[in-house]
Amino acid sequence: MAFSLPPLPYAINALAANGMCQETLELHHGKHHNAYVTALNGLIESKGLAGKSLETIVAGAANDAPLLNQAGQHWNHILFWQVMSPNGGGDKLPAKLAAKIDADFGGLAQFKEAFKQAGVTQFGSGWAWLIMKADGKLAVTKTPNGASPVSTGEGTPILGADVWEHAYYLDFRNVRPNYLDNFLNKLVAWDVVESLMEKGGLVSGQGA
Ligand code: MN3
Repeated sequence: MAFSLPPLPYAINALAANGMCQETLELHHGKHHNAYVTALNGLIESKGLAGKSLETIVAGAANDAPLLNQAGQHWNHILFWQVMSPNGGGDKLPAKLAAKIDADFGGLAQFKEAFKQAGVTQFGSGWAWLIMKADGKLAVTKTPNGASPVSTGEGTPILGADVWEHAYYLDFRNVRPNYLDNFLNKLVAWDVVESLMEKGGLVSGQGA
């Protein structure tokens, strides 16, 4: 089954009041993400990927940069759209997620600072992540370009912030720290993050 661009889980202008304008979503979802899907579909036959799930492909792509670029970015963006909401942000987290963040980071403020720092210090393009490690602990990490904790095997992502310039240049120009503050304070769908934690991560439904 060919890979496809999933629709956004909200209207194209739904995040505008939260710091992500319609034009950003038109370009980011409709052009950038769509281009990864198209390129990935172009690789399916030559790479022998027919019938494999997107997760399987990403997990096996660490040493195949051209494949990781397209498959990784397809998976990363599917997660990214889902972990934002017009009702997102705020400091009132669902109880189980709040307790876990308190236990593993010492509090929400400490988690936010660690996540922001991961995004700010990712040199060039990439992603900041909140992951669940094999021992069950939450941790923050970052990856370059199309890589993710799925491709590195570091853990299960339950929150990801795109720090490619195309994610924030229209809304925040060159000021990545402000984009990350806004993401954490106005966009993150904490209920979705908790649900991903509870069910052990995203299943994209793509590919297989
Ligand atoms: Mn992007």
